[in-house]
Amino acid sequence: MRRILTLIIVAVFLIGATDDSPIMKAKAQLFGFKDKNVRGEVLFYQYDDMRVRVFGKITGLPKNKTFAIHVHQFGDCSSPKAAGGHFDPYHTGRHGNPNDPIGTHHSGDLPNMKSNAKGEAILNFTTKAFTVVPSPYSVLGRSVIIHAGADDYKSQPAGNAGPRVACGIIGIIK
Ligand SMILES: [Cu+2]
Repeated sequence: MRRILTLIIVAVFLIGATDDSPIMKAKAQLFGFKDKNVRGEVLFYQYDDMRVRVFGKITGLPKNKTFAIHVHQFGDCSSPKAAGGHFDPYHTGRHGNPNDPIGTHHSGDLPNMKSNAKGEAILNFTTKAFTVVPSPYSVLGRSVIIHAGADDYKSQPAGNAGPRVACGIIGIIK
């Protein structure tokens, strides 16, 4: 009887382990530097196969426009410059397209967002370019920055994306 019970417990544990629930979550709450109408949140959900889902919503943006969004090196939003350059844990020294192979460009290079007619932009993608769980590649304690223009995915060092308009520090959430 005890052996059967143990088997059931092990089976339940294994099923639980394959469950697609995040093993760690983080969030950046974004605020505009000058234009206080720009606000939003970006969530980072880490799964046990190392996938990170990045999703969120930014509001108060100029309407029907494309914006660059990046993970920057430092978790400091006290001024646009304080966040430093793009998060580059592979030390590539190269800005690129988020679809380029991991380790060939900044891990903080994220896909552009588009605002709608209400000035709202949604982001939702999955990447293995960085982690949430503590590692040299973890985004914890870094920042998310939104720029005034689109990222061309090639100009150095930051895709010619224009001024930094909003910032949020990435921290652990429940
Ligand atoms: Cu940037």
